[in-house]
This record gives sequence, C-alpha cells and structure tokens, in this order.
Amino acid sequence: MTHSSAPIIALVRAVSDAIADCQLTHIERVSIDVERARAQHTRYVATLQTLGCSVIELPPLHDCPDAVFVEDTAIVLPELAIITRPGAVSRQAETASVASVLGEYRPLATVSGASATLDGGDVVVDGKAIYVGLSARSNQAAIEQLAKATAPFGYRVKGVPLRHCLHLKTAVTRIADATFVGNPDWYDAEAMPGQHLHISPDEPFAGNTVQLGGSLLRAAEFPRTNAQLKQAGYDVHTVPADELARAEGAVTCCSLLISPPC
Ligand code: CIR
Repeated sequence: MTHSSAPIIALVRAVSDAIADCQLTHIERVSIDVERARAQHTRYVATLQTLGCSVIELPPLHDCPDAVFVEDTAIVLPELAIITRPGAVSRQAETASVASVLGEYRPLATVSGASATLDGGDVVVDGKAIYVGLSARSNQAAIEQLAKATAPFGYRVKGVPLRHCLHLKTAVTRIADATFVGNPDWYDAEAMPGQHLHISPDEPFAGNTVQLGGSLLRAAEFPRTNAQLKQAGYDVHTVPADELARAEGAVTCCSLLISPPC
C-alpha cells in the first residue's frame, strides 16, 4: 500500500478493438487475442486499485490501435504535466482526451511543432532528474521543450542512449530513490546515477516496473527477476501481461499516475 492518505490517481484506457493493428518496432507481429488482452488489462486495473490507486477510465478510442498505452501521452510531475507529441503519427490523436482530464489536476505544458516528438515511455523521473531515452520515438527538439517547461521547477533533463528496444522504460525503470532495475545491454546505465539492479539475463524485457509508493507492480512473465527483487526486500505484485506484450507494451504503458499534492 502507499503511505499517503490521498490516493494516487491512475488514468487508464480500455484496449482498442483495433489493437491488432498496433505499432511494432522491435518485435515480430503475431496475432493478438483481444479478449485475453482485455482480461489482462482488467486484472491490471484491479491490481492498481488493490494497491491503493483511484482509477479514472479515459474514453475508449477504438480507431487508435495503441490507445491502451496511455503512458506515452503525458509526463506527470508534482508541479505540472507535459502532454507529449507521440513519435508514431497513428498515436497523436490519443493526447487530446488525456489533456482534458490531466488539466483538472495539473497545469499543462505541451510538446509542439512538426519536428518534436516524445513518448512518455521514454521518460524515467528520479527526483529532480528526468531521463529521456534517445529512441526512435523521442528526439532532441522535444527534449529541449521538456527541459524548458520543467527548469523553473528545478528539473534537469538528460538524454540516455538506448538500443534494441522501443522505449527507455522497456530497458529500465525506477524502483526506489536513485535505484533502478534494467537490462544493461539496452541502455547506458552510466547516464543515470544511482544503483542499477540487473534483470535476469534470460528475461530481457524484465526491466519494466510500475512503482507505487513502496510497492512494485510487474509482469508475471519474469519470475526470476521478480524473485530477485523480492529477495532484495521489495514488495512485488505481479499480473499476467503477455498478451499486451504482443503489442510491444508492458505494465508501465497502461497507466498514467497522478500523485496527490505534496
Ligand atoms: C507502440 O509501438 O507505440 C505500442 N505498440 C506500444 C507502446 C508501449 N508503450 C510504452 O512502452 N510506454
């Protein structure tokens, strides 16, 4: 459970009817069982609630195959939220409905201009450090806009070299202050000061984690890495997420978390 009395709000969106037409970059297209993906998403949302989140469902977008992956549409900080401009054109229609809900909770900034693209999945925040994966989806023009919007609040933005995976959060996520779990083959750990725990080498996608207060929510398909984290003292909760993974999504992708005001 989280320790704050006010709940963390989790924005989620239903799996699109068109998820089979999702964007894919680093994995092969295989058939996706929409009902199974929906069942996994339902369980994910229920687990967020069990872990203390108050869930808000965004309107479904059945013309947007990747709409379930709401994480890519915004970056939510305590002081403001930044609406992204997703790197895949097919995903750019996803941001408007996110902005209209997030605007009730945070002042908004927006990544804009034809040359700037940013996916929220590329952004790992650790205190006042914002790390952005230098991926095919996120570019320097957007990083500069993110830096300008967040500098007044004391944030520093830094690009992190990335390879063989879609987003920075495919490779590495934060699990505690200045502590990360990741696949060292996919990102430059030296770019992110702190302790880096390594995934089990036979589970290359196991770097993805939702951190909710003192609890971690992770995909059940990575039993060795999950066991390592439990052994290290983390409170690990798991959900099946292999059908969503066929759309190159992971657990962080399926929610946007809004912490209560400090
Ligand atoms: C895409 O390629 O945009 C989607 N098929 C997967 C997005 C996953 N999102 C994330 O990692 N934050």
